Amino acid sequence: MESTTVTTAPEAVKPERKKVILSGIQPTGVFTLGNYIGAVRNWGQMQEDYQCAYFIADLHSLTVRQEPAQLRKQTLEAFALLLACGIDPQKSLCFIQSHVPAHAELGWILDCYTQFGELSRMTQFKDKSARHADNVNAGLFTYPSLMAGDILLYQADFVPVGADQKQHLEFTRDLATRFNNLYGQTFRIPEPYIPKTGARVMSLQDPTKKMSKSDTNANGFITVLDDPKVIVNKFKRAITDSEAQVCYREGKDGINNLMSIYSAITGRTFEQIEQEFAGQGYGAFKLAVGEAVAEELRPVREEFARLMKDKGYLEATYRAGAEQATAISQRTITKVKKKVGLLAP
Ligand code: ATP
Ligand code: LTN
Repeated sequence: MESTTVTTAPEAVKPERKKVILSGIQPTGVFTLGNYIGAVRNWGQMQEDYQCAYFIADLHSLTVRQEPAQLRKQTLEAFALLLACGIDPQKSLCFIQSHVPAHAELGWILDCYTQFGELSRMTQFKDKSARHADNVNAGLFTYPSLMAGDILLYQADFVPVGADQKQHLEFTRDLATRFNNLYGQTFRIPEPYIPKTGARVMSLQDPTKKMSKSDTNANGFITVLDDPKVIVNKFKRAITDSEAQVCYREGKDGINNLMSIYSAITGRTFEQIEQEFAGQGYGAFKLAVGEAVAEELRPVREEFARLMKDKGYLEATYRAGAEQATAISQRTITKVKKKVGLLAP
């Protein structure tokens, strides 16, 4: 709490503001091992040292056609998965994006400060518009300014994401700087927070493509809810090369990917992994990776099953989160509206 009396007594010194961490994930399916290692797993580890806010980006998921009943189901499941992956709603703010009106409001305002040219350069837009050529909608195009709004509303210091989101964060920083230059200090400029290992987990079937929950080939990705046997089998079938030597080298995309996954799970370095499997074929290595992943995900699977039996708790939790997020986001959106010249209601 801020004190209004001016004093130099050390105990009255205003406590330092805890740095704010914010991130989101779309409810487009069960989280993959890529989402887990590249993003969600790290979110839980930051809760002690930072003020964290994590949300389900349901508005973003509308940029690809969704079946309404399925989207509702996936949104609740994604919220439960956040908690199952270790996010504690007592410590972190957890909510669903569409429950907090300021996201759409700031998204629209920021659209008006975003240039067509900069959105055209976004690689995610280029990829997704090629994959969904029959539905290249305006939302897919302006996706980054909605995302910038998510981040800037909460004055986030750090945004933990996988490597694929780096370009969107650079865009957010440019946009925030532009707005601040025009209207004076309004937004904090956020920093990306990208993990050293596992920032880009690749598909098990095509290790030149990122592992994605909306991949049509289910053998390409592992979900955090896959059965241990399924996990081991998917790793057994993973595409590798014909060299039969476990080592990290350019051109060995499949093995490099498996080594990165194993390293991210066990904490071992590539050198240690090379020694561990020296003289052994890929069979033994793939089995070890599969078993390590299955074991790592066991508590997530168990906690998810438990949470899904308690819908009352999930609903109460996302409602409380929305209420808090609405209050926090009001501070920024009110300031922004005033700065750009919208008449106060
Ligand atoms: P979709 O398939 O619907 O595009 P996605 O699997 O790419 O979804 P998002 O919801 O877009 O998942 O991303 C959630 C978080 O997971 C982001 O921080 C993103 O950077 C991270 N992420 C996604 N895929 C990977 C991956 N293969 N490796 C590492 N991190 C990833
Ligand atoms: N675009 C992100 C999801 C997302 C997000 C955000 C991440 C939406 N808004 C704000 C960080 C901060 C993705 O992972 N594809």
